[in-house]
Amino acid sequence: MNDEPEQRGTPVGRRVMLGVIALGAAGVAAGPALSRSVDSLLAGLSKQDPTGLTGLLPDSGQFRYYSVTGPVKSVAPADYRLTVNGLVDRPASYSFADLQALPQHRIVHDVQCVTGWRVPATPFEGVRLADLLEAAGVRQGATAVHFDCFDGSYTESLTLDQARRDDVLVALKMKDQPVTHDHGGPVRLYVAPMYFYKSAKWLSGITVTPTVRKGYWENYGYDTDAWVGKSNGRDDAPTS
Ligand SMILES: Nc1nc2c(c(=O)[nH]1)N[C@H]1C(S)=C(S)[C@@H](COP(=O)(O)O)O[C@H]1N2
Ligand SMILES: [Mo]
Repeated sequence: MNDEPEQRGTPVGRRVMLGVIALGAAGVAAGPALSRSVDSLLAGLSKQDPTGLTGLLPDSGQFRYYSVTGPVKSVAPADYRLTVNGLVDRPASYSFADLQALPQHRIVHDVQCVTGWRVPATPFEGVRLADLLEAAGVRQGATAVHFDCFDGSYTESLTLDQARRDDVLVALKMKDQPVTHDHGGPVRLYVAPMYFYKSAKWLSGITVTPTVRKGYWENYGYDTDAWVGKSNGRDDAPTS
């Protein structure tokens, strides 16, 4: 799959260490590079990626499994709830079936992680976040939306304008299949135009807020406005 020179004939451990050293050195000069190395190192705590550092390897067009926590409890669709509250007129709690009963939208777009890997043309499908916000009735004074996850640790945020875009979904499907547990199922956020860290996995709560609250990685230096190619000091080619 991947024929980068360092991939041929160099043991994984050595490649990984060289990558860590390179990123560590870059981090002295550049904040975002340091944050990206933290992202990669913490990804390594996951069971699917025991070396943890596949995010440092050149793009191989594959998804990585990321979680900032250890194992995350599995939630069956029948037990799933998504709450919508905060500065809204009609707080709500949706079951998986409730979400399935709403209009579904499918988007096919490239996924781009801030550590460099990209997966081309990946379908996501689900309910527009805009529709859930409309149903809740956003109150005067609200400017942002905050997301909580049932892993108990990860958080994200969007401005209200970003949250109302039609390429932002509460996704029930990924690659035309139910979102798997590892990829944040039964329901994850999907923010097509931004780096993949905005796409919070294991979504459990949507809170409309007066101001933007930084998300998990944003407290470690990632940009809150995470447009692909125009943030985090990166110049990735546009996704389409
Ligand atoms: N709850 C939760 N959501 C998360 C993360 C995480 O660690 N926990 N990692 C983010 C990052 S940095 C990326 S690149 C993607 C990875 O999604 P994947 O595991 O489906 O490839 O999820 C994002 N959403
Ligand atoms: Mo990421």
